[in-house]
Amino acid sequence: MNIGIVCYPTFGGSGVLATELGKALADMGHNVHFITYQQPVRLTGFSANIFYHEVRVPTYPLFDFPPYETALSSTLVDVVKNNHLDLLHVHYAIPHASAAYMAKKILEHEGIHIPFITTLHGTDITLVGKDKTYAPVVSFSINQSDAITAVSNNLREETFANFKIEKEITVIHNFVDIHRFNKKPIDAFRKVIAPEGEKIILHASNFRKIKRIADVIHTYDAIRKEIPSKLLLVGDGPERPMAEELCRELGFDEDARFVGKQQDMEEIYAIADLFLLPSEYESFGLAALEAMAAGTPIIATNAGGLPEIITHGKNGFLSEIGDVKSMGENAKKILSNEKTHNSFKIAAREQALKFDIDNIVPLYESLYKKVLAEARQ
Ligand code: GMT
Repeated sequence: MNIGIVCYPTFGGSGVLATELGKALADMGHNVHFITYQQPVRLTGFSANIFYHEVRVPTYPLFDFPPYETALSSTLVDVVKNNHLDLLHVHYAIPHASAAYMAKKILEHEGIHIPFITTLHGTDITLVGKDKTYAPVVSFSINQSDAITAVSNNLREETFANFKIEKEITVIHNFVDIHRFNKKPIDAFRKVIAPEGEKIILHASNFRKIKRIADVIHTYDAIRKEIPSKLLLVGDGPERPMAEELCRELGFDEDARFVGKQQDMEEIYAIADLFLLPSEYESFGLAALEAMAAGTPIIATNAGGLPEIITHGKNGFLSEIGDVKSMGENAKKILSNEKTHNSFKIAAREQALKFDIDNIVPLYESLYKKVLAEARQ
């Protein structure tokens, strides 16, 4: 198949998932065309059947807001025609679903029929999408999609609760390449972060409000008082200055290392002893799944789709949103006993196996075949 993938090219979960999906589909022999405004961060190396088309948005003095969606629709029309694409798969509804709808309608006028699939990732529904500034367009373009997928049962339910959706939403969970994330820790790297063999507590995110970074810091504060440990923070975003300040206020800025955005996450997960994800909401929590694939137990909130991957008391613990006391206690339960820690690590990896790339990507491939068969009828 000739598949067009539209996504955000950044470190966010939706872009990461879309890129990993495209790479896996290319490995299966499909031609995959990424269409976005920048080379996706996880799209490294060369593959004969992966193509990248950049959306250019020319500026003009009149434009206070350059019209990205218009440029994207026009690029989609061009790429579909010139590369004989069979279907478009757009990740994150805003503005990708409406841009795909517009491209589909333009192409229809030229006698070209291109179905599009929309994958909902989370905040496109639960936060940004339901805002009335966007809601009518989001709702309409989701309904116009030839197929809709959501990354968890929770997100499917949220979508039905927040929008009048007239079609079925297929749940296809996030996935991970279990082999790639099962790395041996690099000793020298571990020593840089934890020179005295301290435990390494990891958090990785885009440092937005929804991630509740202050809860990461307070949970670590509770852990460090009893367990020699270091805090490793990966990623960047608006909450980072607040987080750095809080570490200074609590007097442990020397023990907290902010390393910014990182490419080789598998090396980082490999040295972590525990992963903290105290988010207000996660449709799924791809970072937690990648950490689990590396055998890292999770301390998270009982929010959104997180209970669909984390089994309380087995491969991690779930607490109520904002309950840092419980998160600290649970972390200490895991870390204070080597035997307990090991059993949680093994269970984390076993759980991640269920979401292995080899189990999930064929579900997308089958959906593509179904959509194409329906489009030909
Ligand atoms: O919140 C993020 O980390 C970024 C966000 C995105 O849209 O790029 O991630 C969302 O999509 C991921 C992949 O499907 C999910 O695993 C994340 O849970 C989801 N984030 C939220 O729902 C807040």
